[in-house]
Amino acid sequence: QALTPEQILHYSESIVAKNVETRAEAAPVCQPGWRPFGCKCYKLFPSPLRYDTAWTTCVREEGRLVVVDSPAVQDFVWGLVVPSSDQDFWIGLNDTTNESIWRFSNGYNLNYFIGQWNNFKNNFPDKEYKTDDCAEVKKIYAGKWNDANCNKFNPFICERGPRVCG
Ligand SMILES: [Ca+2]
Ligand SMILES: [Ca+2]
Repeated sequence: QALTPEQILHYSESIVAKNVETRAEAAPVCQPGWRPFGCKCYKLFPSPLRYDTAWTTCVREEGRLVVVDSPAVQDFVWGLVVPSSDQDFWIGLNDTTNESIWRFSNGYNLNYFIGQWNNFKNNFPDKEYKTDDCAEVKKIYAGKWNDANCNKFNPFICERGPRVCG
């Protein structure tokens, strides 16, 4: 039995409404001042701090220094950073525990030596690597990363999980 045009319209409207509802449920709910991207929330902290202080600031915010593990996150982070200032920005990546073993703030290693995606200039930490243990998004490298001295004062970006994410 064929549906009338009114029935079809009503049916499709209810599908659309359901989809909108589902999308709203899947979208991350971020606190004021935090920007949603993917399944996380991100916030730029413009006051420059040393790496360890930036790290603990993010933890106190119930988050961590931003994990930049894909070009998509890199683009998003660079978009947050570009308009803000001429400074470089800390990200959640360092080799402070073991020299040349780079670890994200989520505990995963960056295996750049076997080709895992990364955004270091020339895909590699530079020649001052022994004194440079903390990764920054560098303005003059157009967002490429530099391994910097952790005592440098940089603004930084924290991430944290959403309350709700599909
Ligand atoms: Ca190093
Ligand atoms: Ca360096």
